[in-house]
Amino acid sequence: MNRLFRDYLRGPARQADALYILGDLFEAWIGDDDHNAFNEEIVAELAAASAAGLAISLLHGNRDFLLGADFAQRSGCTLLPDPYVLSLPTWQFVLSHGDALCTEDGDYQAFRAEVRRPEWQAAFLGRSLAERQQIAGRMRDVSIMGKQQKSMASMDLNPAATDDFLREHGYATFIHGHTHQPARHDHIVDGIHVERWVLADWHEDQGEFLSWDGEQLQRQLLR
Ligand code: LP5
Ligand code: MN
Repeated sequence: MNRLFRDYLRGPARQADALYILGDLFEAWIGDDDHNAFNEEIVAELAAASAAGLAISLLHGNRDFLLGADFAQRSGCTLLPDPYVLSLPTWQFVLSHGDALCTEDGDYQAFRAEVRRPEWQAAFLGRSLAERQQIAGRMRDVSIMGKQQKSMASMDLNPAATDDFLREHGYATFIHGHTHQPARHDHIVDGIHVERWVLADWHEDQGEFLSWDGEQLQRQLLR
């Protein structure tokens, strides 16, 4: 597993009361019955951090939307709905993976609607692990090739859909990932200033998380 993430779970994360992972923790999750060594190590590290008192919650991403109850039970993580409103004593946040607001990426939204159907998921999970691995691998290739044809703007959050989303969630500070474009955006919605924080991807030599100390959000870099 990613060394930085393992060290983070064993160290800095345990200073926190709670950890929220906003999806795409895994490159491709094909079902809770895929007990390969890589997955097992991550489940064990999550379980150890949970057992040490860290409350870990997880939202689904587009790569790991099949994370289910068995994974949650074994890792000690809580699966949350997307979006999730996080009300803390001094501030309100709304958390999401972010993909649902990429409404201009029509092909992706059609794909998403299909694979989020319980019937599709039951049929997929009914296939052998080998078949699922093959399908997921093909879909990763389709995705990587397809993205070369799509503009950056079409793969980003749609501005009008985002404003509606911020309005619907009471102008809470919005945190999401998915777009691979870490930033802090300032939105003015109905005359109200709303912050939108976009999380960074994790790499072999660099990871990043946001921390909240009751007063401010801060990017924390791990190397
Ligand atoms: O993840 P990222 O950043 O590369 O791209 C996403 C969108 N892509 C996806 C697909 C995932 O990367 C791959 C799924 C991982 C495995 C999940 C479990 C197994 C499920 C198997 C499903 C068949 O989400 C990409 C967005 C991009 O974000 C935006 O930033 O554009 O969207 C797509 O690539 C979707 C295509 O546009 C739609 C293609 C539909 C054609 C389907 C052919 C299926 C062939 C495979 C056999 C069933
Ligand atoms: Mn994603």
